Amino acid sequence: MKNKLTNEELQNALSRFTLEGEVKSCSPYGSGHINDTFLVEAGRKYILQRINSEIFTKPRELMENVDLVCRFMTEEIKKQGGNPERESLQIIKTKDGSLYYEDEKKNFFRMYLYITDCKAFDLVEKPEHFYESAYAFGHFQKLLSDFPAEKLHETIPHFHDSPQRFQHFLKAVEEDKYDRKKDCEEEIQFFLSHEKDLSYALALLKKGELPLRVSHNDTKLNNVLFDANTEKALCIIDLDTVMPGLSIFDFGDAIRFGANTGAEDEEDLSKISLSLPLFSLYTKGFLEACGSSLWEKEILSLPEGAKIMTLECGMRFLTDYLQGDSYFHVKRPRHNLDRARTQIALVKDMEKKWTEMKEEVQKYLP
Ligand code: ADP
Ligand code: GN1
Ligand code: MG
Repeated sequence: MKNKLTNEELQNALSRFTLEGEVKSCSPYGSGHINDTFLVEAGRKYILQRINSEIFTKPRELMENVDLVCRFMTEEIKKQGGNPERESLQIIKTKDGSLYYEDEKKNFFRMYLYITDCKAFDLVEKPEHFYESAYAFGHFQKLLSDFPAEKLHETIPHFHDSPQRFQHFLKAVEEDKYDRKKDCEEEIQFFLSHEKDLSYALALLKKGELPLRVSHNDTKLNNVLFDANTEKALCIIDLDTVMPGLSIFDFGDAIRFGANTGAEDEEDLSKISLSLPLFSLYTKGFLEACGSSLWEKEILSLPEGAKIMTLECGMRFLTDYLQGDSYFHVKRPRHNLDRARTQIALVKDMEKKWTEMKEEVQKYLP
C-alpha cells in the first residue's frame, strides 16, 4: 500500500501545474478505490490525482492513453455542439508541458479541470439516473468504435482475463500469507465452484464469436458524472483502463455495481439483490445507444457479462483480502471480505433470475 501523501508533497505537486489564481485549499475527494483524489480550489476548481503507480506501472503510457481519449472525445463533443469542458475530462498540463508530474519519491500526479455543478452516485437514487448512465456508456462504446485502437497502450494487461484472475486467486488461497483463509472458507468454496463460468466470454472471443473492441473497462456508476441541475449524465470519467476489451464486460460491470439493490460494501447481505427493473432499464439505455453496432452474440451474452464481472470482482476482493488489502483502498479491517460477500450474494441472486435476464436481452435482437 502506498504511503499517505504529506502536505509538503501535495504542495510541491500543486506548484508544478499551470493553475489559474492562488491555491486556497486541497482536500481528499470522491470514493474511488484506486487513485488518491483531491479537490483543489484556486482561481477555479481542479482535480489533482496521485496515480496509483503500483497498479498502473507505466504512468507515462497511461497518461498518453487518457490524453488521446480526451482529445478524441473533445472533438466529438464539439462536432455535436456540446461543451467539452463539462462533457469530457480536460487534462491540465504541468508548467513544462508534461501530462503528469513525477516527484522524487516516484509519486505520479495528474490534474484535470474540476467539472462543476455535477455529482457522482455510489448508489442508484432514481432509476432515470441509471438509464442515463447506460445511454452514456453505450454512446461511449459506440464512439470508441471509431477510435484508433492501435495507438492505445494496454494499461493493465489481462485486466478482465477472468481465468487468469482465478489462477491468482488460487495462489492467494494457497499462500494464505495473512492467515485469513480461516475467515472465508465458504467464500473460497463459492468461487472454486464457479471456475467454469469465468471462462465463457474469453472462450467465445478466441473462437471469434465475440469481437475485441475498445472499451472503458470500469463502468461503475460513480465513473459517470451527472449534471446537478438537469440530472442528465454529463461526462464519463476514470479513463485509466480504456483499452481493448469486451462490450459485454462494460455492460456487466455497470450492472454489477448499479443494479445491485445494496452497496458494494454492504454488511447486511439481506439488502443485496439484482434489481430486474434496473437490469431492464440499463439494457434499454445501453442498447439504444450502441445496440446497432453490436453483434447478435454480444447482445445475447449481456447477462453472462454481468455474471462474470460480478464473479471476477468478488474474487478480486477476496484475493486482496487474503493478500493483506494491498490493492483496493479499505476503510475497515474486513472491508474487502464484506465486498466479496456482496458480490457472491449478487451472483446467487442472478442465478435465481437467470431466465428473466436472458429473456430481457432477447427482446433487442434485430
Ligand atoms: P479512481 O480510479 O480512484 O476511482 P476516479 O478518476 O474515478 O478515481 O475519481 C474518483 C472520484 O473523483 C470520482 O468518482 C468523481 O466523484 C471525482 N472526480 C474525478 N474526476 C473529476 C472531475 N474532473 N471533476 C469532478 N469530479 C471528479
Ligand atoms: C476499481 O477505480 P475504481 O474505484 O473506479 C477497479 C475496478 C473495480 C472497482 C470495484 C483499475 O474501480 O476494476 O471493478 O474498483 N479499478 C481498477 O469497485 O482496478
Ligand atoms: Mg473511479
